[in-house]
Amino acid sequence: MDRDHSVGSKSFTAVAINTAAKAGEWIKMKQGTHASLSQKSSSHDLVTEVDKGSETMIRNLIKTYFPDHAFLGEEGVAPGAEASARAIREMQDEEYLWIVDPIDGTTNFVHGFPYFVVSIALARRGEVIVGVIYDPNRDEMFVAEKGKGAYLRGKPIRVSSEERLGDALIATGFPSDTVSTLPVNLRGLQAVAPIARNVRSAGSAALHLAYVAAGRLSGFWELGLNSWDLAAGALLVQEAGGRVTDTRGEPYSLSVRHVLATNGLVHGELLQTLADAEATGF
Ligand code: 2AM
Ligand code: CA
Repeated sequence: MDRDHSVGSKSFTAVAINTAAKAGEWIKMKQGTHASLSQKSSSHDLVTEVDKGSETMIRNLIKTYFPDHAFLGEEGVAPGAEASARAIREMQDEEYLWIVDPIDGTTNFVHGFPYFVVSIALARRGEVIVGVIYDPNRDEMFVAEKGKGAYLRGKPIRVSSEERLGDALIATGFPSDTVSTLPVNLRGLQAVAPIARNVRSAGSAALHLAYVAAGRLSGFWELGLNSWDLAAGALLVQEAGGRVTDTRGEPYSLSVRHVLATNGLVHGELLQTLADAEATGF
């Protein structure tokens, strides 16, 4: 057995969990008190000082334990798809890269809608090996380690067993780019909603992925996401027995932006439905 790797990966996960818990408690405490709110690319794309504070806290904690590791956080990257895509392209070959969303669901956070999470992933040379998503409102810590499964409250979690879209609860997210991406997503919604049992949109991609992993949703698709929205959740879904691809069916990688994650069983039907509706975003 690779002793270094097993010792190392255990402490990686412990650091990810402790860091997500601390940041999560802090952002929960700050809810409703944020003084400054600014728009990034549009009024649909918000950031608060709490996003920045959470990221600084996470970065400092991780750097304390692993000073040599690289760090990619949402708030360290200029707004817009171009800059986000470039950032992950430039960093994905790092030996160890932490990929962090300090608040996923910022719009919910701003409005007091209690669905926002901290998402922390560790990638080794481009492959996600640890993924942690913490929901401070429900005190739920979703944890996955490559090859070792996905867990919630110390118990293994598993994707759901629906085999048909007609029996499936599907989630999506409405893109902040209302000019080019939202209309494509709405075509997908128009196609999926009448076929699926129903559709949800809770406003946090990472939480949707954690819920696919836990079997609370059968599947989730969204267009125009960034590496930090997806990295931890993609590993959770895979380790819980599900499937993660882009909306064309290509395997998940850190550069995927249009994502489809399901229990595996409804994957093909959902891929086909999005393709037929010309709603893949490609
Ligand atoms: P955020 O809260 O970290 O910004 C909701 O549909 C999902 O889209 C959330 O996970 C949200 O992440 C993400 N999101 C919001 N604005 C975005 C943008 N401009 N580009 C990409 N993803 C965005
Ligand atoms: Ca964020």
